Amino acid sequence: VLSAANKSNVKAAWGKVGGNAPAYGAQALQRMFLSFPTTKTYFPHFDLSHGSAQQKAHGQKVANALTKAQGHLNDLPGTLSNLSNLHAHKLRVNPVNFKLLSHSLLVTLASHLPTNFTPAVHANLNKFLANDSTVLTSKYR
Ligand code: HNI
Repeated sequence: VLSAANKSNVKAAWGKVGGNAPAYGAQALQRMFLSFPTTKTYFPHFDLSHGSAQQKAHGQKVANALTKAQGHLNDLPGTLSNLSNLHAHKLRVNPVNFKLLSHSLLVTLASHLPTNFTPAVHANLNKFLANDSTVLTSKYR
C-alpha cells in the first residue's frame, strides 16, 4: 500500500521526468534487454537493435502506462486492469521479469536525475513499480 508520502514522492519524481518519459522508457527497455537477455524471448517479433523504432515505440507505451498509473495512485488495479489481462492471459510474461524491468527503469531514472534520486525517492519509486507489477501479475492465479 502506498502511503500519502509515497504518493507525493512518486508524483514529484515523475514530474521531474516530465516529457522525457517516452525516451527514458525506451532506454530502460534497452537496459533490460542488454542486462537480462532472457527478457528478449517475449519479443521475438521485434527489432531489438540499439535505438530501433520498435523499441522506442514500445518504451513509449510502457512509459505512458506508468504516467497514467502515477496519476491514479488511489486505483492502480482499475487503471491497469486491461494491461493486467493482457500480460497475464495473452502475453503470459513470467512475473520475475517485472523485477528486471523495474530495476532497469530505476537505473535509467537514477542516471538522468542524479540530484533528485535520493534514497527516499529511490525507495518510493521502487514501491510504486512493485505495486504496478503486482497488479500486472495479479491475474495469473
Ligand atoms: Ni509490457 C505490451 C506496459 C512489463 C512484455 N506492455 C505492453 C503494452 C504496455 C505495457 C502499455 C502495450 C499494450 C497495448 O498495445 O495495448 N509492461 C507494461 C508495464 C510494465 C510491463 C507498465 C511493467 C511496469 N511487459 C512487461 C514485462 C515484459 C513485458 C516485464 C516482459 C519481459 N509487454 C510485453 C510484451 C508486449 C507488451 C511482449 C507486447 C508487445 C507487442 O507490441 O507485441
